Amino acid sequence: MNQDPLVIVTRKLPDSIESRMGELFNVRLNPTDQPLSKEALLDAVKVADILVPTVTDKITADIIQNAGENLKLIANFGAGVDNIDLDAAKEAGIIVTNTPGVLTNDTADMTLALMLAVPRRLLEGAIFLNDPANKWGGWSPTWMLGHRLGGKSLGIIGMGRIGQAVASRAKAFGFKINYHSHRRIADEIEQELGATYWESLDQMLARMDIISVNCPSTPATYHLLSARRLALLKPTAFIINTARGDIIDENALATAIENGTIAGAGLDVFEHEPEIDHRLLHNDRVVALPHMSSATLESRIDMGEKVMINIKAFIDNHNPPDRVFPAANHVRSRA
Ligand code: 8YV
Repeated sequence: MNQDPLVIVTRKLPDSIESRMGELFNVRLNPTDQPLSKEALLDAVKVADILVPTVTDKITADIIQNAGENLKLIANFGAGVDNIDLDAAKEAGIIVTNTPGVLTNDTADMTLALMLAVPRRLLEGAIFLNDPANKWGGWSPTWMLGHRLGGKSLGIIGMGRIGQAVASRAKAFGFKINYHSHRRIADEIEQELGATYWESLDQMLARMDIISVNCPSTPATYHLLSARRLALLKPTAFIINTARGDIIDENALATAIENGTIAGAGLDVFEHEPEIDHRLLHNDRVVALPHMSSATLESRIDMGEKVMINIKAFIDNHNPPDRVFPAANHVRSRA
């Protein structure tokens, strides 16, 4: 590695993070915040020792294979690493790190915000009052009726950090907590959350009032909520997704909402961001947000801190704390 490794950051980060990075590293920032084109990304990986990408940078096998020999660390600014071809990185001997934990609570808060907003018609009410074309005639006993949350069954898909943070908040609202996850959580945590584990996702889907998607996007979870599975939901059920868009077949979801085979959705993420199926916009039964669940200043600063800790550890020849896959020598020693 170079004496003074070059760190290339693909997007504008909070000022305090950028200035600290400038003090610590030989860093190339992106003050314009324009997402890098594929060509610009290719140029960046040819000269960088360390790349700091975000969810908007697709670090494909092609990009990794065309990287310069110096590229040794991809320190992702984000918890999800579905933007990076991990197999290609592993193959090329490039370490990948992420920023887990620091955006858990903010993402869970926004998940709850959507769980409240959709059944309680929050956006519809706010839009009504703000539209100068409307004149509010005052309270009415049968107007703007939504659905009660307490006592309803919530089915969480993916009971990792964020899923558990959603469960503890939802418990306080009186939801019955259910979950499906590739790994069952410890008994004590299940008991604390009052959570029921469903081995069969299909069976859980058929019985829930609200589904919250909180698993990572991996090849195994691509279109996990397929047209077939969406058809298992009750027509009164709502879907909330603050994880990744491609876990749900977006076209099938929009069709289900259009046909009334499910009641509505709260969506912070989309399959082909920033494109969104037009049927999910301007629709009273959908609250759509522009991928902002973790968008707090605090979380962005904490994410930046994690990125810097990972880079610093790597440069100082320590094991970066947030490695996505284990060190090669670790794998070898277990064999
Ligand atoms: C981030 C996220 O804002 O960290 C994640 O996985 O989904 C987001 O909330 C984004 O990914 C940053 O790259």
